Amino acid sequence: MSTAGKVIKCKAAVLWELKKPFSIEEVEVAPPKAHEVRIKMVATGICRSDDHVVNGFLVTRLPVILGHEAAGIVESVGEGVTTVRPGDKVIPLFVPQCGKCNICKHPEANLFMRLSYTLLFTCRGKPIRHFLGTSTFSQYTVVDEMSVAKIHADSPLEKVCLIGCGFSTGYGSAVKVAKVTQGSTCAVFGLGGVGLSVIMGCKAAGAARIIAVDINKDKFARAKQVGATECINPQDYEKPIEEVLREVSGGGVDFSFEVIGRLDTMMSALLCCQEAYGVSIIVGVPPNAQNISMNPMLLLTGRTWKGAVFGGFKSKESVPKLVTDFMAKKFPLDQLITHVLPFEKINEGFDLLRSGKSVRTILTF
Ligand code: PAD
Ligand code: ZN
Repeated sequence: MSTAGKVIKCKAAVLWELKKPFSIEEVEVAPPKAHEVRIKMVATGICRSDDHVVNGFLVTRLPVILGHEAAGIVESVGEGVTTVRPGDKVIPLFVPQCGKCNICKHPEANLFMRLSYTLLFTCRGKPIRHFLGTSTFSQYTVVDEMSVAKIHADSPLEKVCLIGCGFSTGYGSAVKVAKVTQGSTCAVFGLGGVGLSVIMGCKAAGAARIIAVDINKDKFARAKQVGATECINPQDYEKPIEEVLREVSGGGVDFSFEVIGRLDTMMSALLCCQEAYGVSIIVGVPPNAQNISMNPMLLLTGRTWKGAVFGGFKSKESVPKLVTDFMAKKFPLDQLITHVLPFEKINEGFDLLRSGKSVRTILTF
């Protein structure tokens, strides 16, 4: 029996309070309104940005259904939807692309944020908030048409879900935002799913040296597998990590990436790049409302300091291409996946991330 046009009752992981486990609840998911799409989730990754909400680093209203790195199948569409149909395989887009605003029209930009999302979920009679317009920790979700991309009908959803955030963010930060050059030296701070994808991007761009930096040495083997040429643990040195990196690179790296989300490592990443031409990219999401104080001389000498979300990709047009590239074996995703768990074990998945034991855990529905 078709569910189109009806409220769907399904399971979702609700975050009622900060710093508390998710609670698997029955929620009601409204049918899609005009220009909206209801998706049956198949797989979702756990990204550190979701955990940043749980610990209060990233502020959003509660109660909320988190999750933004996923893949699924369109269940039904609202009036006026033209780019996807029921049965299509899709990836929700946490950075929407409307194609009409100044940001979407700019050749290099991708950030388009809607100010408000309609309330689409209810649980125990209470409205539950959407997260980033995606809310993928639910068996069904509703997204705006500009927040969903149709992908290849044969794509393996339990892998390409990573193209919805971690992979694209890291890879694009190297090839699109930094524009890493052939023969260059790169330093990547943080070897989670996003950092490893930065390494893949640096490698694809032809970097000669890729120095991987992490305080968890268990991450080093995998970093080497995806392309790191050296791995450094800052805790093995007395002097600051930026000095170590300047020394081993003969004066500073060409490109550095902060893929952790800490102010001190953002500063170290800036300081380790070459003072006259180094480029440093902020990928990690910093703790809410905290500032860095810096000496402008660091930039006056010639460094470039920039940042981007989602690897600078325009989401709706780039995601289908990235999926086809994956299927043409232009890059791997398997090396990013350490665990696969049923959706109901979401709290176990977050514990694995917090304990440093996982890179990406994929939850399957
Ligand atoms: P992760 O937690 O899997 O990886 C972070 C890594 O950093 C871990 O391996 C840690 O051991 C390591 N680390 C922690 N502290 C330090 C330190 N002081 N020095 C060196 N290494 C350290 O996270 P992730 O890969 O899922 O995400 C990384 C960041 O990127 C995080 O802040 C997340 O919120 C952000 C992000 N940004 C975007 C975007 O669009 N810009 C998208 C997705 C994720
Ligand atoms: Zn993410």
